[in-house]
Amino acid sequence: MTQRTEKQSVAGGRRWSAAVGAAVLLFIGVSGGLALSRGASIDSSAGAQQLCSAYFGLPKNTTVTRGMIFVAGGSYRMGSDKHFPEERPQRVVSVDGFWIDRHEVTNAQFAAFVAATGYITVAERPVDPALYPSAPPHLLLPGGMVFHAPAALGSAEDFRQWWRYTPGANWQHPQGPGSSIDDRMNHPVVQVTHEDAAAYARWAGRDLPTEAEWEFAARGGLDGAEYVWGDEKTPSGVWQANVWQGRFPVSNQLLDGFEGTAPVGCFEVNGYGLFDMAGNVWELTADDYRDARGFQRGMKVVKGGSHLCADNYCFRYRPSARQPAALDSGSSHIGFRTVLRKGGDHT
Ligand SMILES: [Ca+2]
Ligand SMILES: [Ca+2]
Repeated sequence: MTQRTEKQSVAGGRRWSAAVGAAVLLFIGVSGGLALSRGASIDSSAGAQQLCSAYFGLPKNTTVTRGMIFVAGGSYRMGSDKHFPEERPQRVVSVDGFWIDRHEVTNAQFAAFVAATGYITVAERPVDPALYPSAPPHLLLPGGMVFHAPAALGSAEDFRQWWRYTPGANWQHPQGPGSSIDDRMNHPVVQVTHEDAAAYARWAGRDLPTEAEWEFAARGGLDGAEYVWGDEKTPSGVWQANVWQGRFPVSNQLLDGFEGTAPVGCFEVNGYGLFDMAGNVWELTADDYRDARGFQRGMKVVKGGSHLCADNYCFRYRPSARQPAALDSGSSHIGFRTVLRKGGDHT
């Protein structure tokens, strides 16, 4: 298997984009997913039943832990010495118990938050030109990063062939003007920044997970395993997550059934009953990004990989994988889920 280390953050962001004179970012999903019929919902006490296409996107009950599962704390091996440098070193880490969302925060959930609060996301706000003195005009318009699959590939290293800063892209229009979430209320919300995710979490009486909590939850008790489901990439030949099959970014074989984001809950849960801890969308954490270079200002850790992670590019749909995400712009393959560390009924 050939791996290639990416040179940019998952969310390059407006600041970084301006610095290089062009909009950047890595991979992102075009669109897609299965048609869904609305109406179904889940109770927070529900087991590990499949959600997916019949799920409306909103946990059923109104308790503070709605839609969450309690994960007892413990120690585990965090990181990996076998893959990218930023995952090293593997070390033993302990976390206390916490509640965590069974699935990525959906458009339906984020819409409820916006309806209740009038919140305006970073991608929808005017941009202060003084913060980006070298930015070309289009980067000074509200928007976000959108993936476009190129018809042909020039330089394989030039990610600007498939990432565009798109004015008008935001959580309600994830691929830009003309796109909609009307038929995606059970898909994960995207085009949100850490600030947006943290605001949602506060409204819900919750927090964003730390990277250590997120990775512990993702491993589902399989300490040291390569994937959240074990050590075999495709058990019995079946893809276990919404990622990218084929040669990114020009050939998406869709062997998992989804081109872009999928409704939450279309794949098997992990050992803790959590959906999509690998793939679908990257998930924001509370942690500032650091790697061997040290603290990277303006970046937060994202985990889990996305529908754009292919084996030839990214290969980060593994629990130890991590990437930086910019604070000043979202993208169409980054979302989040929340945790609750106290105040819930842990029985
Ligand atoms: Ca896919
Ligand atoms: Ca995910």
